This record gives sequence, structure tokens and C-alpha cells, in this order.
Amino acid sequence: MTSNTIGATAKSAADSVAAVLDGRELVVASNREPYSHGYTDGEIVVDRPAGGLTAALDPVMQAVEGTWVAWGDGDADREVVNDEGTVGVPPEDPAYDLRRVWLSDEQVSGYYRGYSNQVLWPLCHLDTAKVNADPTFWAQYRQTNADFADAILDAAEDDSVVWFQDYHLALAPRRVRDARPDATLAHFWHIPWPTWDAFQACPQYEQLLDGLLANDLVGFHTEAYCRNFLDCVEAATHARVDRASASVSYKGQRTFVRSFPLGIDAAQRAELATSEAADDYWQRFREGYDIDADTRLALGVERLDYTKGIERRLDALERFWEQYPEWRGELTYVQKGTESRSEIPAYSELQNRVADAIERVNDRFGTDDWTPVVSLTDHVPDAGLAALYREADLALVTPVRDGMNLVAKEYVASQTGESGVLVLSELAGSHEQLGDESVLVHPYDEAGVADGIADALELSRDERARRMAALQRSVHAEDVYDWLESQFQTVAAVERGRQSSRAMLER
Ligand code: GDG
Repeated sequence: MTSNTIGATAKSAADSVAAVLDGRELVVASNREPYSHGYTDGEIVVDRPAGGLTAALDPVMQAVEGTWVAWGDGDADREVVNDEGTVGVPPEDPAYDLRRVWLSDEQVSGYYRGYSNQVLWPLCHLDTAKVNADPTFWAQYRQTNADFADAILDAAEDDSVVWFQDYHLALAPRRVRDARPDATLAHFWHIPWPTWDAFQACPQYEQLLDGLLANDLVGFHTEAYCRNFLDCVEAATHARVDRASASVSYKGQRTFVRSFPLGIDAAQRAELATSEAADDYWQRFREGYDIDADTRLALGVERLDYTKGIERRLDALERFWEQYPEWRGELTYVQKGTESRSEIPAYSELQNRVADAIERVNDRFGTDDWTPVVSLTDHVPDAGLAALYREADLALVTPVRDGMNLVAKEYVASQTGESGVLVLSELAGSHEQLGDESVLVHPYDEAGVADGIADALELSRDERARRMAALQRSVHAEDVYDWLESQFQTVAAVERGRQSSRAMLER
């Protein structure tokens, strides 16, 4: 969606958010910014929201004319802001304020690469062995959260609604709450919430919970993460946890904990899959990689992250071609692996291991006219991704741990041609919504994944169509706009509850 067109569902979400706000300011805070400014050939150019949540939230922000607070990491970001670090966006027709937070090199290293991605990320994905508890990380995380909070406070009034995104900003709500006791604070946590046993491995567990419990509402993708969160609060604090209402009373305030499974803009994905740009990409891709019309295609799409199960998947594929030799030359696997967080050793090492594994499988099974694994490392445009999703007979979504996994949903929404099959890990949050009609696999069970791939390839056309239709109903019904609306409806309910308990106390 471009900034100038707003779809019907986006419009309805924007109306519903506006009704809840009723003229009050909405401040969204996230690590990544919705627009960044850079240089091309010496000229300042704007990079727009690509896909996902930012793209969905942008039209809503335009409609309610709020403020978005985020790290200004674009090369030319400082060139276009006013004295407060703010620029109106979208640039051609400004509708809301983007307030940029500037981070020093030490902050980028300690807050972003350090505490966020070497402590919280592995911790929340239950990979405690990867936690790097370097003490400088915590200091920078605290400082940066304070900087974000101060930028939010510049924009937020006493009655504003502030909506925090994700694990980068666990401490900021407390500082905002202290200065704006009557504001409504909500937080959405995009990655899993770990069990208490794992969370306890983090030395700062109390401070993190203290930060998050400054919110009126904390949202997770699944009920299981909500339960884990309440378990942690119960074990680590003196707060009163009420399981029946899934709420916590702490420091004179109540925090509601709810699950809101994030969706995608399914209508837009389906439209993209039938676009001319998708057809063009597919044509070029087939010719470029010499893929003939009857070759079946399996697809994996992700950032190169150790949580996504890519190495185990490649092992499972190797076993698959070993055990089912009839599929050699008949099934090609496309791995779209986007480079990510490369400055962190665990990530650069993973990139090398994945490249080695792909080479190993290709050396073992490849022939003059068949490459078993096609590796794409460059960014693929949205329309190209839509083409790959559309044409893939199988999507292999087999993370070892994943908050939700939107790729599974994007695959389903883009299946506008003959139906393929979603092979899905039971350790992805999305399995709660999509598990029944996928071929569900356990990512650590290599033989099971190999068999799952074989089973998926053998499903009849009718069965594939039936399953895909059911998956599509779910992905379209629970899309990103539905997610937005239900969260703001809950904000409204929380606010009503707060008013009535105040009224009771004042009686
Ligand atoms: C976190 C949680 C949760 C990837 N390569 C290209 C490309 N992508 C896009 C995909 C998809 C997105 O990146 C990845 O989203 P995921 O949800 O799979 O995973 P994370 O990045 O780990 O996100 C996750 C999510 O937050 C939201 O709450 O679901 O569990 O880990 O949208 O399409 N897009 C394009 N070209 C690429 O080459 N255009």
C-alpha cells in the first residue's frame, strides 16, 4: 500500500482507532522508523515502509495524525528534521510527526546489538546458552530506553495513548508512567515470552518486569506467552496476579495481559501475487535458474537467524532426498535467506554454516541439469516474493522457536494459483491459527520433517485445495487490521474499567 491509497480494511481500522482516541494524541514507539532518509547520488531520498506492521500502521497514523518515535538510523535523517528531531511524514503530504531518537555508536552496540539482540532475543527464544550478559549492554539499554521515554514525553500529553512495540523498549513505559500517570500505555511484544525457568537466567528480570508492568495493557501473539508472562510476574515480584481476568496489580496499578495474534494485509498480498510485476519476476526467475515447468518447488523465506531452524531444515532436506530418491531432480528448494545482524558472531557464523550446508547438499545430489537448493541472499522485491509464494508447492516454515512467523501467513495469502501445502513447525506461534490445516512438523525431528515433506508432496489436489481454502479464510479474517482494531477495542475496555473503579473510589 502506498501512502496515498488507503484500502477499505485500513480505513475501518483507522476509524476505529480514531474513535477510541476521541481526539487524544496517539504516540507509537518502535526501534525501527517508518520512513528513513538516505543519499543516492548525493540527493536525499526517502525509504518508505516496506511490508508488515509498519506499512499497516502508517495509514492509521496518517488518519489519526499522531507521533511516531523511533531510532533515526538513516544517513540523511538529521538533514531533514526540525530542532526537536521531528519530520512530517509522508514527505510529500505530511500527516503525522516522526520524532527521531539519535543513538551514539555505543548505544547501537550496547542497546541494539547488545542487550536487545544478544540478551533478550536468545532469552525469549529459550536459547539461554547464547545470552551474552556483557554489563555494558544493560547500561546502554537503560540509557536508550530513557532517551526514547524522553522523546515520547515531548509528544505525549496527560491523556495520550502511548503504544510501545517490542523487546527493545521494555523499560521506557515506567519512565513515561512516572511522568504521565493518567496516560494510557500499551505494549506489544513481538517475540515469545519465555518460561520462568528461562527468564530467571536474565540478571535484570525484575527491572524488565517493572518496566512492562507500567503499561495498562501488554499484548503477546499467543495465550501460551501470556501464561508464561504471568508465571514470571508471580515468581519474580510481589504483584498480585489474577488469572481469571489475566491481570496484574502492581504499584497501585493494573496491567491486563492479552493475546493478539498478529496478521498480515492479506488482501494486498493476494493482489500482489496476481500482479504483472509478480509474473515478470517469476518469468525471469525460472529462466535465470533454469527451472522447468514440472519441477516442484519448496520455499523457505527468512532473515538468517538461528531461531528460524534453517540448518535443521537443510539437514531434513538432505535426508529427504536420501530416503526418497524419486524426488531427486523433481523437487527444488529455494532458500530466501536475508542477511541479518551480521555484526553479532552468532549470526555471521550461522551465515557461513548455512552456506556450507547448501553447498554440501548441492554437491551431494546436484546434477548437470538440477540444483537441489537455490540460495537467494539479495533482497527480493515484494512482488518477487509474492511470485515465489504463489508458485511454491510447499512452504517450509520450520523455526525452532518463533513468536508468530508472518511468512506462513504471507504464503497462504499469496496462493492464488493451484494450491500448495504449508509445512509448519509446531514451535511457531502461527501454528495456533494455522496448525490444523498444515502439515505440522517438529523442527528437531529431522526424520519427521523429511517424511512431512514427502507427505505434503503426495497430498491430492482436492485435499490441498480444501486445506488452503481453510487457511486463507483464517488469514483473511484475522488480518493486521483486525489485530489493530481488537487491540484498540481492548484499550477502550481497559480505560472504561479504570474510569469506573476511580468513580467507585471517589464515591
Ligand atoms: C518478528 C518475530 C513475528 C524476508 N526476506 C524478504 C522479505 N522478508 C520479510 C517477510 C516477512 C518478514 O520479512 C519476516 O517476518 P517474520 O514474522 O517471519 O519474522 P521476524 O523478522 O523474525 O519478526 C516474528 C514478527 O516479528 C511480527 O510480530 O511474526 O515471530 O520474530 O514479512 O516477507 N520481504 C521482502 N524481500 C525479502 O527478501 N520483500
